Parts: sequence; structure tokens; C-alpha cells
Amino acid sequence: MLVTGGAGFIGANFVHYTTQRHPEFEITVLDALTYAGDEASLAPVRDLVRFVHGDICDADLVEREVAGTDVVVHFAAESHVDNSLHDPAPFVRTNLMGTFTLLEAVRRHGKRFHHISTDEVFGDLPIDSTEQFLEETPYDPSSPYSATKAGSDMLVRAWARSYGVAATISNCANNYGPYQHVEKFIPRQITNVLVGAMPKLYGEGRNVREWTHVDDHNAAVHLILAKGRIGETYLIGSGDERGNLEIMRLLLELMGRGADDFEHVADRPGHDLRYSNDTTKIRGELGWVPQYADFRAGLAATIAWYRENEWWWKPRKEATERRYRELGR
Ligand code: NAD
Ligand code: TDX
Repeated sequence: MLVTGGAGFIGANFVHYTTQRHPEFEITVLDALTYAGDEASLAPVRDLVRFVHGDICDADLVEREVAGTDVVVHFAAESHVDNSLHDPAPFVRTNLMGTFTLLEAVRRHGKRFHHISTDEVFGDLPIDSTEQFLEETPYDPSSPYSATKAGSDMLVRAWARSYGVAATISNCANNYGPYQHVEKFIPRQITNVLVGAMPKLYGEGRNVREWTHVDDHNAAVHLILAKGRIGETYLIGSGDERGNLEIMRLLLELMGRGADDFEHVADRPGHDLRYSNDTTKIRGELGWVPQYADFRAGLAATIAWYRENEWWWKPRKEATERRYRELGR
């Protein structure tokens, strides 16, 4: 199995999950170690996987690695919306050209391909509605990040239909768990509290996200690899929707702080209001059931992980906050 982006948040957790539960897979991680990638995230499984430091846009390297594998699980991406608003170029390069480069190699070598994508490709939903995204919902991305993820999904669909590439796609809701970069909402606030800085809420914090534990996401990916129908798309999400203000308050409570111990900062331009995935298909067809049903317990465990693993996140904290200050957030 070739895992692109395996030194990032979800990819590293996928590698951990796979070595524990599916030891039959021989894993190669292909990762460029951008600011978001960290080989330290693979430290506990370092002897069990082969690591290749390289770029998914490097066609010769990708050709060699794809030739030597059975299945490609494609996590590598530029993943942060705020960064994409500031500088979209690496998003177009990695998310579009990188996915194209991989697709061309799997096409030539007839390999199985699973593409990891996001609910953000569908745009957003009104905050106070019960509407949900379906696999058939038309794409309507808002940010350079989601536009390039939407484009990469379209490439996968076209390569499956026109060239018969054995591909599947999953679009997951927001993930949380260990090894998530401190630029993202939950780790940013946990580590702000831990370093004695004020947690930062964009705007009024009314925006809603569907928080899904990273292991539940990765369990779904394994089900799709084992039993998913080729050419199909599957939505993934816990069903647990919460507003950002509610998450902030829960986090502060779990960390022993006051309910108002945070500050409001400038809102994200074009900020998507709400995401919500209808997961009837993956539950019905593949029997996927999220195991982390208790978000409060999952968040408490994630807080504990950041408390205990300062060595992992501390080296990036300062540079991340410096970048946010430049963005006024
Ligand atoms: P991340 O930013 O933590 O990790 C991305 C990884 O990709 C890093 O290790 C980075 O070094 C690597 N990478 C970036 N550009 C590369 C390139 N050109 N060549 C090789 N490697 C490269 O991201 P994440 O949060 O783990 O997201 C993984 C995937 O899941 C992405 O495709 C993202 O769109 C998708 N996704 C994320 C979430 C979420 O909540 N984080 C939700 C749904 C879908
Ligand atoms: O400091 C913050 N304060 C804040 O209020 C940050 C960093 C974020 N927010 C808000 C913005 C969002 O409404 O919290 C929410 C979550 O923000 P992010 O963690 O940046 O995630 P989001 O923009 O929802 O995108 C995430 O989920 C979908 C991932 O980063 C994407 O890769 C994935 O596709």
C-alpha cells in the first residue's frame, strides 16, 4: 500500500491504525514533509513502514512508487483553508497537479486508487437548517482549498469513467484527534491554553462543523478499500454537529478555564456556515458505524494527548501563531 501524505494528521493516524489492525499490509509512505508533515508522527511505527521523502508532483518518483504497490491511498494535500486564502498557489499545485500525477501513474499500472476528500467540496448549508449533503449534491466550493479539492475529485471521477481506473472517493467531515497540526481549530485552542495565550474564535462562532474522530474516518477508509464499489463516492461523518462557540466553551470547561476565557478575532473571508453529511450510503452498504459516539470524551482524550505530547507540537506553535498574526487572526 502506498500512502501519500502519511506524515500528516489523518495519514499518520491511518498508518498507525493500519499497522495495528491490518498487519497484512506492507506500507510505503510518500510525503514531501511540507510545513504540515512531520516524520515524528510516524515515530511509533517507524520500523514497520518504508518512508519515501518526495513530492506527489514528481512524475518519475510517483511512477516508480506506484509501479511497486497494489493500492494507493491518497491523503497528501494542502489542507488549511486560511492558508489557501493567503496563498492559493501550492493548493493548485499539490491538490490538482499532484492528484493528476498519481492518476496518470495508476492508470498506466492498473492500480487501485482511493482518494481522500472533504465535505467542503459541496459548499455550505444554512446554519439553522437540517439539510444535508448527499453523494449526488452538486459541487459548489467556496475557498481555494475546497475548489482545488473539488477539482481533484473531478479528475478522479473522469479517470475512473474514461480510463477505467479502479478508484473510489470519500468525502469526510471535520476530523479531530492526535497529531493534528496546531493551525487547525481544536489543536490551536488547546495549545493556546497550554502556552498561556488566549484562544481565538473567528467572528461570533456560529459556524457549525460535524466533528468526526480520525480513527472513525480511517476505519471507513479501510471498509471502502475492502468492500467499496469501484467508481463510487462515500460520504463520512459522525452526525455530531456543533457550533464553534459551543466547542470553544466545552474545551475551556474541560481544561478548567472560564466560559469566556477566549477572544473574538477577525472572521475568515467567505467562511462556510455549516457542513453536514448524510452517511446513509456508507452505513447501509458497508456497515460503517462510528465508534467515538461521545464527543466530550473524544475531546477530553485529545486534550490529554496534547498535554502529554508537547515535544510533538511545541516546535511549530510559535511559527503558526506568527503566521496567524500576519493574517490578523
Ligand atoms: P495535513 O495538512 O495534516 O497533512 C498533509 C500531508 O501531505 C503532510 O504530511 C504534507 O507534508 C503532505 N504533502 C503536502 N503536499 C505534498 C506534496 N506535494 N507531495 C507529497 N506530500 C505532500 O492534512 P490532513 O488534515 O491530514 O488531511 C489529509 C487529507 O484529508 C487531505 O486530502 C484533506 O483534504 C482531507 N480531509 C481532511 C479533513 C480534516 O478535518 N483535516 C477532513 C476531510 C478531508
Ligand atoms: O483559530 C481558529 N478559530 C476559529 O474559530 C481556527 C483555526 C478556526 N476557527 C473556525 C473556522 C471553522 O469554522 O473553526 C472551524 C474549523 O476550522 P478549521 O480547523 O480550520 O477547519 P475547516 O476550515 O472547517 O476545515 C477542516 O475540515 C475540512 C480541515 O482543515 C479541512 O482540511 C477539511 O477538508
